Amino acid sequence: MVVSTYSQPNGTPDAPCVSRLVLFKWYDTDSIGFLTPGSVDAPASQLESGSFHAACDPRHLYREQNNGKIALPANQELELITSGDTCKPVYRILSSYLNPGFLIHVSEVLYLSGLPLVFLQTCGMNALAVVGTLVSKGSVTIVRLLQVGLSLQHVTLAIFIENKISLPLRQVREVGNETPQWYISYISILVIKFHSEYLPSGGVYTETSSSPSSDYQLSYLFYLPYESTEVLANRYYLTMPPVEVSSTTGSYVTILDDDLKARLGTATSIPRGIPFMVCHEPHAQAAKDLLDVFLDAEDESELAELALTVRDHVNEALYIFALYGAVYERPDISSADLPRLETVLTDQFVPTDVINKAKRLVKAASIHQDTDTVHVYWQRNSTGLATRNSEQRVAYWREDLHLNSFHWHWHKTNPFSIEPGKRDRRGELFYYMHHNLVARYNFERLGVGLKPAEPFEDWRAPVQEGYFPHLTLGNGYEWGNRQDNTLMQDVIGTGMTDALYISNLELWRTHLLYSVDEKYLISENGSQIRLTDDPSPGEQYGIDLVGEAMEAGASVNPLYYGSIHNKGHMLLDGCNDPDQKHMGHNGVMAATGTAVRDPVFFRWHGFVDKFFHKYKMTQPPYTPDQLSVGVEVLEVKTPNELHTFFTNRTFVASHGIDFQVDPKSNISVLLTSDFLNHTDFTYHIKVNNTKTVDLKPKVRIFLAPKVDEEEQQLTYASLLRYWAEMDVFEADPIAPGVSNITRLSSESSITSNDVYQRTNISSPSANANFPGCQWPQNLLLPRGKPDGMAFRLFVMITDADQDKPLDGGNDPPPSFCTFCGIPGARYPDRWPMGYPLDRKSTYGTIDDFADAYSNMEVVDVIIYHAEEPEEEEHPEN
Ligand code: CUO
Repeated sequence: MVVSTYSQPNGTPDAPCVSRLVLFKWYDTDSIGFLTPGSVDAPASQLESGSFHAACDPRHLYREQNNGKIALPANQELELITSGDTCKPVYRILSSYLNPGFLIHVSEVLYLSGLPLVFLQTCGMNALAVVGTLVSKGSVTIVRLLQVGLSLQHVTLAIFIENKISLPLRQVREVGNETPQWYISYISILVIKFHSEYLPSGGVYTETSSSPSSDYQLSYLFYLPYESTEVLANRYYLTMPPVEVSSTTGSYVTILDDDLKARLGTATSIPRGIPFMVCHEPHAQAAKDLLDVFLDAEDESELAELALTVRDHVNEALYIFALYGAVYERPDISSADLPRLETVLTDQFVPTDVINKAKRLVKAASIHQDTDTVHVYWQRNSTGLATRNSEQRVAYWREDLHLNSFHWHWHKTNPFSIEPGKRDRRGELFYYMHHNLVARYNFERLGVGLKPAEPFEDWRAPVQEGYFPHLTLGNGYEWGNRQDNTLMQDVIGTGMTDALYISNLELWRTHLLYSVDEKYLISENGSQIRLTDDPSPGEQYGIDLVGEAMEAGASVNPLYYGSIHNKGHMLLDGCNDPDQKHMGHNGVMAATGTAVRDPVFFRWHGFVDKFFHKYKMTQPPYTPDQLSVGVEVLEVKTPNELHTFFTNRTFVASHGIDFQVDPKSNISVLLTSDFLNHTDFTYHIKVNNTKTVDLKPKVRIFLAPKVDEEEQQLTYASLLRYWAEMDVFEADPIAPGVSNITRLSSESSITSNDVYQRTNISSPSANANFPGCQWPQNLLLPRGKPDGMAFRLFVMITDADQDKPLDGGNDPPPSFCTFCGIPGARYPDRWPMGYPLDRKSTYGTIDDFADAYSNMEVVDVIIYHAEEPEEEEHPEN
């Protein structure tokens, strides 16, 4: 944001004068006016760059037309253009700027359709209506004029009210007319207090950057993504960039200058109103282009200015994606106060009927004016799949909004389109996070008596699991449905979307399978790149290379290995109408905020994970040297019983969806649903440091079910698909001898988020709670069973100093999400992710494996799920 300042030459400026002026805004129109002689309505619909049409009420003809010229202070000139209809004169400003030496001090500003509207009165003389850009620093505000209204004589009737309120006004009197002329039943009145001063000429006018005004909050930029910038700015009193009428939609949009247009690259190429599908390359590229623009901003002020300027021109969810990404990437901006994703893209998480119900209640509340909060409850299993569908049993987990938010944030944080090398071991993170996601989903399935999700490998066979999302985007776009037993088919190309062919997918899979078997990838120039998870310093991990080739991100050979994962998402997404015979809408599978809801997601990622597993099985078992360390784990204790239950959670939805019927009302909408949760617990680990020196222990804790769907104990080999990380952390150094390590479950490495809060930034929020890339705390434990479900808890201690990245790296932050990595830093662990439970072993059982190494221990834990509580009363229903 630019701040204009004026350095005075020698001499004392005139004493400032203080004036007040009353403005009003019609209750049910977008017109404004001011209560002065010759009142004028300036309909927002006629505000255009460089001019506005001042509609004329016959009762309020302008008095000061001055032969087509209006007197203006210092260096200003207005031309009056009469359009033929004398009731609609058009004033056009001839010079873009008011005298730059003219400073005004404004305490409040009216925003008209997002444009700041400042009313000046110069020492009791002429008053001037200004629509312009405000630039401010502290209490000093400078107006950069876009339009200037008309000159006025005297304020003859003014109602001074200190705050913006709405109230009925009974009478308005015109100058020279002692009889009240008209009545207004309901108007909104805003008082702008200011004092103005003329600065002597000869000063120096400069522009510098500043912080946004004190009212500004970063989170506002994320609000109301489906509304125009005008509406957003109007609602939250943001400084509105210039607008113009869009030639395509006819609505007011912000003006993009040529330079910004060029910088935006493909960012504006994704239409508004459709889902943003990050696994679709053009969408990913557009997001990257927009992110780059945001990252180039000099500071937060400029970022805010850019965000407000571009948001009318880019896909709504893409904008949110890039904006979160920018805050995440920028070291100069704290993300601690950002809104949670579900409060912004509420439409992607909450069934349409729930949102519609909230809208109805807001409507009623607006009429009756009996509440300022609407609260809607919905039960997790009240929508989605019918109860006769067994997949419904795990809908609570797939549709958990924190889980979907996490998945969205993960892909935002680690996009496949990121510059190669910018995110350390990104391809491996892709493998590891999704491996855990699939494993944990299967924990849930076993808990409710379902088999693990079957990997989707026969792409010519129908997909048995249908899915009906019951979601509607905030702009009215309904996500597509998929019937049971739908065949995945080639998808025709439409517009900017290339055709998708299953045969391509099959070919790429064959290439990658061949490479995995041969233990090398083939680069674009034909050279062989070996695949090993025991890399030399500087060499990429094999799983990282395979991950990049599979997804596909920074693939060593994009043509040869194609884009199996991404295109699979797209094919499954488009299979409800592959030929576009019905202009079918996209399903949820191609959007990262919704894909996890669909049962086929886990079948697709079951395939992907199985493929990675195949690669992992090409790696030799870890050697004793790679597993041993001079520490004995003597005992691992957790509570004998761990407990899960469903509990209600509430969030604000009215920041994401514009529920307001009356633009001036501000009714909050709260949505509540029930989510899986658990009681916290503590790990107690007794260890013996057998060395003669202190050791910094790294603790690795994993969880897996004890038995499979046939109640058969899982072997070492069969457990490999199940191990899920519970916690991996560095504990305080331990002296030689026996020590105790305790760790709270709430500190888990997968749910940690310190890295996002950037506490080194000055004045971080005391209640920092950035809802970014971390596994949902409420899903740390699987549901279990009412009568208990047995799990294995594997604990291993290694030497943190020996586990540093192969070629160095900074010290890791005290906690960070191990699924998400650390921006701008090496992944702080030299071992392949999932170590040591990611490779085959000569041992038949996990107990034999753990028994062979004193630094490991495996114990049983039982997870009990509390039966459903009695239905709670929800008065709003
Ligand atoms: Cu996360 Cu397929 O990568 O959805």
